[in-house]
Amino acid sequence: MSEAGGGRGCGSPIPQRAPWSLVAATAVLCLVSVTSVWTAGAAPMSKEEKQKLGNQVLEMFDHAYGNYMEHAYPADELMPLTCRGRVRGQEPSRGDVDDALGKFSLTLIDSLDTLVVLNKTKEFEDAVRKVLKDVNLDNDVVVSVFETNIRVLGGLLGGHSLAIMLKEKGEYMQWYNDELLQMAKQLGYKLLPAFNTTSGLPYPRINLKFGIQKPEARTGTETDTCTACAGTLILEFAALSRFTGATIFEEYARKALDFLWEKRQRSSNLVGVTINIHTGDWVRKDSGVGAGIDSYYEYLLKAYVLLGDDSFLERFNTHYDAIMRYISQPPLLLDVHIHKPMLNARTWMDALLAFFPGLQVLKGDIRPAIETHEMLYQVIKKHNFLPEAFTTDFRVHWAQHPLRPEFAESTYFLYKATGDPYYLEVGKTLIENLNKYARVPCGFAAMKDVRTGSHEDRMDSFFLAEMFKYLYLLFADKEDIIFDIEDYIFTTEAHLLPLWLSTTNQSVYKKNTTSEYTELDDSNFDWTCPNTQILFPNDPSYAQSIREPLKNVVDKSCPRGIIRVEESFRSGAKPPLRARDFMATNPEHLEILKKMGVSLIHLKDGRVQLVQHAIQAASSIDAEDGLRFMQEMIELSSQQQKEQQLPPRAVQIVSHPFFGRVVLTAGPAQFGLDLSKHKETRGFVASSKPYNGCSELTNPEAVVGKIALIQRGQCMFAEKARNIQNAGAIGGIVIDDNEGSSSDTAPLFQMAGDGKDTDDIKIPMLFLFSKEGSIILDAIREYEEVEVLLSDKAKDRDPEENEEQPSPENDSQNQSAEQITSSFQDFDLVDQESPEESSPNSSPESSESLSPAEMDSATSISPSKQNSDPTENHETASPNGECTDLDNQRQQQSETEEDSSPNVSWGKKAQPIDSILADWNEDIEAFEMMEKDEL
Ligand code: DMJ
Repeated sequence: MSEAGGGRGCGSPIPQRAPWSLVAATAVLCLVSVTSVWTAGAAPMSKEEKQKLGNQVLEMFDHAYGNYMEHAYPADELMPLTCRGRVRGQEPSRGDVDDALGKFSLTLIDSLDTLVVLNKTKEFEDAVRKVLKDVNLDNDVVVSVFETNIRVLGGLLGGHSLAIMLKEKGEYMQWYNDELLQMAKQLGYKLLPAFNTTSGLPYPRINLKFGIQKPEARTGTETDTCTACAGTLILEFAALSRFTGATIFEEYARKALDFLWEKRQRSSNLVGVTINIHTGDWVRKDSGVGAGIDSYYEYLLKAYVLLGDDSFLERFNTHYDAIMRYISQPPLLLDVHIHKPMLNARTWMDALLAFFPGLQVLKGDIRPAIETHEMLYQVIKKHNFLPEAFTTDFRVHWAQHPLRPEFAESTYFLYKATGDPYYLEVGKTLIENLNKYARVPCGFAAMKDVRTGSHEDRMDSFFLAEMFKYLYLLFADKEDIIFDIEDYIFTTEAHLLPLWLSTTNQSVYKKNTTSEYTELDDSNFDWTCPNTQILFPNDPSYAQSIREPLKNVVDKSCPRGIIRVEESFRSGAKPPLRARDFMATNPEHLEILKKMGVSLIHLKDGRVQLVQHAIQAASSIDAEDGLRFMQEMIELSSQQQKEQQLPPRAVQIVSHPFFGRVVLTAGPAQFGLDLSKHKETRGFVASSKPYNGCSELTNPEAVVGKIALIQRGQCMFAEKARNIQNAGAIGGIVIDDNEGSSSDTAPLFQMAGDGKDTDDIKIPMLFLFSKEGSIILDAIREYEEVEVLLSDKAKDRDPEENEEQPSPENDSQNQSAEQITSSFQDFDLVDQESPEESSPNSSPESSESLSPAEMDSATSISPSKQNSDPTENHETASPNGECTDLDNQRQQQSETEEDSSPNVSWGKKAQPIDSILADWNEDIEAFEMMEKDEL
């Protein structure tokens, strides 16, 4: 590593408010200055092993990129299960996720600078030629301004930055004449109409051909955008301005940032997740460092590094201070309300926040970075990947994992800052898990459910832009990279922008320097580059000593609420109102609820949700009662869910050439062999005749001893099961007849019985949507003999290591415990479609009874009457911050702090009911907004 041992930059103090150019250079250099001092902790990794791992990353990249180029290009992305390109409009819409796809060969552009980092210069040269020849930026397609900026504009600029670097070196790219930059400029101008708002905040979407608001544009009516969407433009836009001399881009991006800064919540210095682009009102007032806000913070700090403008650092430091005060609860990072920052807004964290430790390294705050990273690593060790969301007691909340790179990013930066070989081992685990669980014959497939190991037909472009870059750089020595990486800054999509831009075309910066920031009290801010010599004073075991106390934080955490309630049950205490007696229509009950700090929220779909805020209870005793009541309600609810719900299952193709690498998400049946209790069923598949399986099979010889494929429709599921069982099948897979249906876009079902006794059905039955089913049917067409494994969780793909995966019992325990602890966040999930809604074309099936099943980690949708029967399962919400010991501490801390607040009357019974109600309404409003939350 360059500058090891605290050479130039971090070793030398930087004068207060150093000239920006020096700060820009040193802020980056400081990341690399301590790698030589590490001697203890994890055993050092040999050069050979590092090299081996680096080569493995190269091979994996070739597998991902090669398959994209062979089977998907010029489409935007590869669909690795069906081995074809994802073309927008030709696949069922996935909602907002598709807004990244602009028919501009997204993956190719996003991969450009990765090719150079991975020393694939020849391939880079070819890829640039392809971009120039094939890519059209003028498509009639509505795209996300944010995604297009970070992936496409950033990709073109990163490609340009390295193209000119290579050209200057004199061997490659000699023909290059700024063509990528010209494309970037063209794209920049296409994005500019999005900024045509009074606030200067951009519209979230734009039509590449028609811009905004024209009737043909089909966009421009949106009123809201996410903070990250509006606040993650400055690096690309400023680079574009500085590369081209066209100042307008930097001006617009600065204006949007200025507006967001103005709108920060002044008492907490936090920003919300969603803002109205016309009025500047916060639409969602919850605040964290993950989804919706993440890269806004990242860009403030990096804009300071790249542009050397102090105002960005001042803003970043102000926000950072607030984040560390309210959101950081080491090792957790928990969302709070901007107007009540001591109040947690959620009891779960999302996977996007995994970038934050990396940003903390750049800031120089290593301790919390190590802590959060360690916590995340333990979650990964438990589930192989970081689930999209997980609760404060580390259970899966949203089970997908689209191969996000944020954790690899933080691992890389922590390794650079600490030199601790532990982080190399972490990287090795990431590589192993990707190969073991996500690699499929045609690329790498996102995880549909980290618990079952099932896949989604999706390989996002950021996987190539970021994951391989960070993993490769983690194991690379300086001489493995053909340029000096320290001369560049990483954008949020890991595109590389040269630091020399800070001294080029600074006209915008000069024009926009304001004096506003002098009013801030910045006496506590660090104006110097964090000096890692001081961070790790002769103590090579520094990082290890921080991780040590956290080493079992994930395994040992236990829901605090449950412990407390169990204790109180032991002591015989009961809430004044028992959950089983509660009637939502009884005014007396509602009064008691209010006293206990429990609010009742009537959801749009007619269900009722309960949320408790201990600080809103009339007294601490009422708060305790409320807690017991909530716990009882949660238990009642989860008991019912347990009775009604079965987790998703997996169909794994184990024959050549899949060898267990393709795992399909399957719906379970409420009858037949329970795969969670019995060993998996393995067998070759055969189609039944008749294909609908509704009468005695005419081809029993074909299905005997095999797993029969049957089409959905015409008769009851149980009838199909009996017919194939009678023909000698050892299992059955029902394939949806609703063409194009997929578990990517529709909620899973569990197949219900026929209302009669189904004990005679002994074989396992699983349900696949049409898209997943056709993967098996295609495989039969191509390979004839196709063997599958029906199980509750994908089995180890490597025959050498046939160890049992974490036991199904544990997993189902996890499932129910998840339901207990994740209830607060149910708002985000209440809009799930009912089975009928999701399959409007399935009328022939009407006699079959499908029950909605909660297949993801989310909680179930219960019958929706607001009546008195608690067994009809009113959704409940756990009290804020009740889930871990760490949380417990935080809760106490929050209570103490609230104590001193004039508005809150913890234990003093002083808060007037009006103000409690007003608070409730505010919270309800905020929660209702959270309903719209999407990652
Ligand atoms: C990437 O596109 C960027 O890192 C972005 O900032 C948010 N996350 C995705 C990958 O997870």
